[in-house]
Amino acid sequence: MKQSSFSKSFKVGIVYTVLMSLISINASAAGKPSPNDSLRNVALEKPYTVTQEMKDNQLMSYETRTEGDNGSKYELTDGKKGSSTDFLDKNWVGYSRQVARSVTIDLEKPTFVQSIYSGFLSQREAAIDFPRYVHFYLSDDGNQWFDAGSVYPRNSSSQEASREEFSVDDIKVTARYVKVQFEVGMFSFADEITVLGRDAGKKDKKVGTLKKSKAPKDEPLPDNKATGGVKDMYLSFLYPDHTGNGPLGTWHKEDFKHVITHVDKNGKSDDWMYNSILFAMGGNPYDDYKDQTLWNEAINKLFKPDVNLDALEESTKENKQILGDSKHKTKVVLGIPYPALEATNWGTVDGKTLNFSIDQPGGEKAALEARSEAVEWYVEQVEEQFKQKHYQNIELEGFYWTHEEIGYKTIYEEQLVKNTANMLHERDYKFYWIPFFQSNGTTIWKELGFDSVMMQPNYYFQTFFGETPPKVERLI
Ligand SMILES: [Ca+2]
Repeated sequence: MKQSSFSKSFKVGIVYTVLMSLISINASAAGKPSPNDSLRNVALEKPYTVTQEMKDNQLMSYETRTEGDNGSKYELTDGKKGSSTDFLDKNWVGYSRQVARSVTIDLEKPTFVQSIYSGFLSQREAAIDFPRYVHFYLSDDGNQWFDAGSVYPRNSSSQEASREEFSVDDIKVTARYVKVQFEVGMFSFADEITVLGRDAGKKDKKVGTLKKSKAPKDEPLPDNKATGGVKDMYLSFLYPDHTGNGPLGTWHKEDFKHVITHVDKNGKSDDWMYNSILFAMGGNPYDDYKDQTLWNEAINKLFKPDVNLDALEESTKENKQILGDSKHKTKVVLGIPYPALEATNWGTVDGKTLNFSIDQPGGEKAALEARSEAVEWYVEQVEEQFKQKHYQNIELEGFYWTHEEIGYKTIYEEQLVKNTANMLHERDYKFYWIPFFQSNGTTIWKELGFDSVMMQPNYYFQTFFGETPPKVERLI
């Protein structure tokens, strides 16, 4: 009897289970999912870490001013969004330079992920713009990452402040960790990362079904062809005479002897040294080059008899004889004065007065055109004068972009650099740039049209390396 009773209750149990399953299936089929099946923000109030692509301790101080200032421990997952017109809203978290940030959220267990949203601010008057890229990654262990998609926001499209969300949808795999990696130019401001998902189900695809993410590769060093043969470039700063630093910024034949050749202890040149000279426009890039008269002053100084270019020609000629190398030529790169936006009446080209200001009837586009025309005018002037000099021992290899960062005052600053690159390449010149460490635009130097870019060594003087910088073995 006991056995029969057990058997009976067992059978009833099975029937009950099957019945409940059927009810459950029917409920789902009728569109009444259980609460755990509905999509919700599974990242809400979840912890996360933030890492820098190229950490700089000095720049980190900007971030401590905004991180956690709205009272939330985890501001990017607290469900609160920032104002679309005001970066001072405490729901924004500001990130300064250091190439990019990776925000890694721990969902605390494998979770079905449908889509990921990330909110950003553009407020260019405060040097804040949308990131140039947002990459989304997923992982089960926080080590092996899989690619969930990328968004490339249109950077620099408007001066108007706005908030936008960049997202990927239809991911549909389970993962425990979510990583959002975004570019930081001068400043990127983020407010919230939302992960739409639900509890993991047995039939859900695992994160491993996505493509593995690939580590970015460093660009190889440019070869001789890419640099136009410029191998060792020396910066000779020309200071305009009106600044009072004119004599300091004037180069004589004897000066170049110690630059283009190695000089032994008896004062005799015994080998070549720098093979290229960059004549950079020294002084204040705005005030000292604010109009065409001052650009003409710079051109006249370059071609002034017996000094600067003339002196380099003569020094190269002399040392070719001394070193018995008749084929050598010193390469020349010339700095382009910066066309600052403050010039409302810069000067005249082809009878047209050029206005660089964005506050003119034609707005930013008219400013871009005027600035591009002035740059082309300058290149034409120096090209023509260089030809007229009939130099035999130096050759004009290319031009140098003076501003060390892509600024935010106009949305067409990048376009100005691209226009300049195109104009120079049509004339068979190379285009060089020496931005400062962490400057905006450095990571897209190729897209901007530069042929060869050198990084300023200011990272050495910062806290980039931590408390004790490595010993300098060699300066040049
Ligand atoms: Ca938030």
